[in-house]
Amino acid sequence: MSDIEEILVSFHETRMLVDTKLREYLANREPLLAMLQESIDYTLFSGGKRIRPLFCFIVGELYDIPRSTLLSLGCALEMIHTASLIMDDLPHMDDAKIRRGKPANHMIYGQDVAALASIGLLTRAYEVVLKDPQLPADKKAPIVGELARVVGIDGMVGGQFVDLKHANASMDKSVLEFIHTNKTASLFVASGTTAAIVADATQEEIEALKGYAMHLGFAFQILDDLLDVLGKVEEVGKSLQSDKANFVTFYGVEGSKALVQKHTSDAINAAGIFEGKNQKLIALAQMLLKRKS
Ligand code: GRG
Repeated sequence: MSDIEEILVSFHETRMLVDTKLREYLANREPLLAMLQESIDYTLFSGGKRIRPLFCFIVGELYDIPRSTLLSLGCALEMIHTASLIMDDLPHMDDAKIRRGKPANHMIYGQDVAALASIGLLTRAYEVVLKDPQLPADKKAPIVGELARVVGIDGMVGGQFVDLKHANASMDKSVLEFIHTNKTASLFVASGTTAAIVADATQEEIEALKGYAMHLGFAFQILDDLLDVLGKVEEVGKSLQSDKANFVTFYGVEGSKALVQKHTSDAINAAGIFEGKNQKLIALAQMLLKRKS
């Protein structure tokens, strides 16, 4: 099997494993909460690629850590990601009406329920990691601390704030980089570094994983911006944002395509420290280059 074929199998297996466990983690037996549950399930199971858990598992494999040990963490990453998508789409945030080819969560369930679904997912993410008997007890606080950091003011919340408040008038390249380092790349980084915490990775390895994930996150975001400009709503599956300054505004279409290539090569170079066992890291970076949604 080629490296790309192998990663596609890993992708499929990750989706099945994570989806089954997410259903277990989010199962609700209280009839009064039925609509909240529906709202959570609506976005959690609407075709997300599960890239963050996949990256987390691939890092685990570098250290022979089985997926079962990292499963609560993989699910937590996906819960955080889904929570952020629901919140990001709300009218007072990015005001997006379509997500993954379907009406955004609040378009179906209302803003009040969508906001609660988002917070419910976010808090359940920390809960499942803290309660997981498969994770070593001494690793739980550092993992949850890192997850909380990347979600919070020094991460996604900060990135989102700057995106909302500085995206137009005072936007320049450094502001754009700040936004995407924090809004998008930080959760990629945490997907690798939290798995590395479980694996007792060396500081040098953690730095290499951070570099890999940061470049991957940037390649991913620039591609997102290119899709906003060049993609079709039906293909991309979300509201396209052609009105906001983004990488394409600053670097043009060809410049942005070149930047995606550069960040992908830089990610692959950063993975060089794991030579001999980094095929999946390389294949993941190459595969993300080809995505259409
Ligand atoms: C964590 C609740 C919470 C809030 C933090 C709202 C917010 C503050 C941050 C927004 C972060 C955000 C939505 C960033 C965009 C990241 C991005 C490129 C998403 C698309 O990721 P894919 O392609 O999505 O992996 P799928 O659909 O495959 O899951």
